[in-house]
Amino acid sequence: MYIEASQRHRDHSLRFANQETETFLNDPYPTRLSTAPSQPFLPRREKPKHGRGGPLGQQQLANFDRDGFLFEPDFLSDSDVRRFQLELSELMTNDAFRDKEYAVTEPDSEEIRSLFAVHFLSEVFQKLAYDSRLLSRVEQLLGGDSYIHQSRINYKPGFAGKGFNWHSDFETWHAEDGMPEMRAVSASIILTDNHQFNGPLMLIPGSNNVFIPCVGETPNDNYKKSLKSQELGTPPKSALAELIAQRGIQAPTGRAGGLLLFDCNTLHGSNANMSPDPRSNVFFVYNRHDNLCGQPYAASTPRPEFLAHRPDGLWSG
Ligand code: 6CS
Ligand code: FE
Repeated sequence: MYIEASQRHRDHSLRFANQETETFLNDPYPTRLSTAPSQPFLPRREKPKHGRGGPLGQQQLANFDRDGFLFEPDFLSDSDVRRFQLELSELMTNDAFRDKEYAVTEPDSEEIRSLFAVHFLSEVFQKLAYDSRLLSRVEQLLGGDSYIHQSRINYKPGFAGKGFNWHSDFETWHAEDGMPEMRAVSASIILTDNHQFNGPLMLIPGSNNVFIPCVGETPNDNYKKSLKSQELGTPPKSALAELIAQRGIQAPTGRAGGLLLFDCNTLHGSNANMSPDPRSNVFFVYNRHDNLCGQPYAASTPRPEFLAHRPDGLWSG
């Protein structure tokens, strides 16, 4: 089946009617499809383009490209960690944020699950977000200037924190925020000790190099549900099983203060926290400046700004 590009432009609904064609004509990463795609995996088109200088060595860059993540234990000193932990609990108990849309609660309780836009809500975290140790690493990986697309704290309280289903962040940012290319990197700093019982982040090494189209069209205001429990934009189990058979699952654990850098397309998820200890991390997403978000690729309207900031460094809150 083949349709002319001009015809496709006239009729937006053909996006869904002709998904196979779409792959080649317009969107290299079609997702939120109405029916199962014929190819479960699409190749990643962007090749890594690292900056010349920077703190990361050749081996670290090569590992990042192969696995889709890099873990640096003890990135922060113990005294820094204590400072950030204090700020974290101040933010979590600040009643001014309680009923705001950017303070997301757990699906079945009033416990805070995620607090977004933390680099605007907190000077302490703003400083951390623009810390040269982070920026130099991220911009070396991205090979260009960046801005913060999203920031959040994931709190995961003891006994109450629920998990996150397997997903690629890029899948959501492409479909719902209009991010064109895989030119974003997330920096997650763990602020509590991470162990096997408090729901540490799990990643599928190598998944960064394939895009998995997901089935299910995006309803209006999908974020209200997806931030509590993501069901749409999660890959088919068969595709996950195939990737896990190849390279397994990894879960970097360790003392508070570790830094995890991961590519926007690396599949990740986590279990519920079954232990008494919280598992909290602060998370900044850096998008390359020339990869500006436009109209969503597979949603009717863009999401609110607290989920997808613009590069001007302003937020109306
Ligand atoms: O919506 C977002 O931007 C982020 N949150 C979820 C639950 N999945 C995609 C992405 O990590
Ligand atoms: Fe994620």
